[in-house]
Amino acid sequence: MKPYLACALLACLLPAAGVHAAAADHVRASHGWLRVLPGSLPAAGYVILHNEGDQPAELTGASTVAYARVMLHQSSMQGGMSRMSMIDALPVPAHGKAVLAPGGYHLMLMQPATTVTPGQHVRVLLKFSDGSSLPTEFIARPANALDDGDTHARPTTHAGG
Ligand SMILES: [Cu+2]
Repeated sequence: MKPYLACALLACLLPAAGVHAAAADHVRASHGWLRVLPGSLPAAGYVILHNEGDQPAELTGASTVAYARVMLHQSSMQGGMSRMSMIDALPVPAHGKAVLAPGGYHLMLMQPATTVTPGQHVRVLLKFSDGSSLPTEFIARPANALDDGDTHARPTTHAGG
């Protein structure tokens, strides 16, 4: 066996590997939370993405076992009315951040697989344009939760401890 040769061949089979670090390797997520509504209504997901790398990153979507579909939305005010529109990508500038917050960018999580209740932690895979993904913990909050606050300072309940 020649492990050294095998490694060299493998590198050839992975186009663009090693040119840039994957987005998920240099983007950090914080303050992830979901605003959950009763029944099968969609939930909104908020998080702050910090890009600690030299390359810009681009959030293009997300997925989770807890919801059948996740979309990237932008809320805006038009003529005093709040409107939501779908967006394809949200840039996270190099050494900068992208903020998903009420009234602005958010994830829209549709068709809950099970009932998600406040206090529950939901694991969401954030996906970037380069194909990498970042597992991120979101904490569910009630419909009347106002802001991102400090997700770790509040008492939470974990199913099964
Ligand atoms: Cu929305």
